[in-house]
Amino acid sequence: MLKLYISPGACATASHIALEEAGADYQTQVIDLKTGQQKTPEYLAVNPAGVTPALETDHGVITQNAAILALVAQTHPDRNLAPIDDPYAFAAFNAFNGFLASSLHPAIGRVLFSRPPLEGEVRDQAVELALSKYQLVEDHYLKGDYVLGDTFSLADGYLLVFERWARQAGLLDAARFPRLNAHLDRIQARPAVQRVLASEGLSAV
Ligand SMILES: N[C@@H](CCC(=O)N[C@@H](CS)C(=O)NCC(=O)O)C(=O)O
Repeated sequence: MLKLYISPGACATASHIALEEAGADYQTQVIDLKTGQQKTPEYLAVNPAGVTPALETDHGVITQNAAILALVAQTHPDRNLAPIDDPYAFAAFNAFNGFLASSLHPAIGRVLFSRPPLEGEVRDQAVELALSKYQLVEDHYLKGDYVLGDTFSLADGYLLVFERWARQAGLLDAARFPRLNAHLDRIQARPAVQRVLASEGLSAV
């Protein structure tokens, strides 16, 4: 059986949503980031990078949300979770997920999780940089009701994580980001997403 290491509300929720949307046979194990469980020898033996998510499979451990989403979509082709049969559309799916992993996540993560917390002008600059990444999604990358246009894909569950963080921090301004706000509401309403949130002890934001 697949085993996904998660930290409730963290980016691993994207991979959790993927497995739930796929109807996969899986279990989860919570890694408590606040107490540093991700740096224990037990977890470092699973993922030497000491971060979640990590997915244990019969073929070894897969890390990185973007890779896990692509794997889940490809191993559950009947669920239509990504355009796996169209190399160019699948590249667009992977490009968006790569943008989240390499650009948006680090930018908003710096604002929210820097220790000690950022203050003053440094924080203002970090917030503006992060919001410029959300603006790219609002203006260019969100192609319709869903990231890829008319059809849900696992990229939507990944984007939801960062929309939730921004809304919880009061940064997802309704006037500046109307499409992201509508997208978050749309994805949070999905039954599989509601099951994941409930199982992580979270509510819709
Ligand atoms: N790009 C990676 C990011 C993984 C990551 O940074 N995870 C965070 C939670 S959102 C984490 O485990 N942080 C713990 C730490 O840095 O100690 C992915 O998508 O899997």
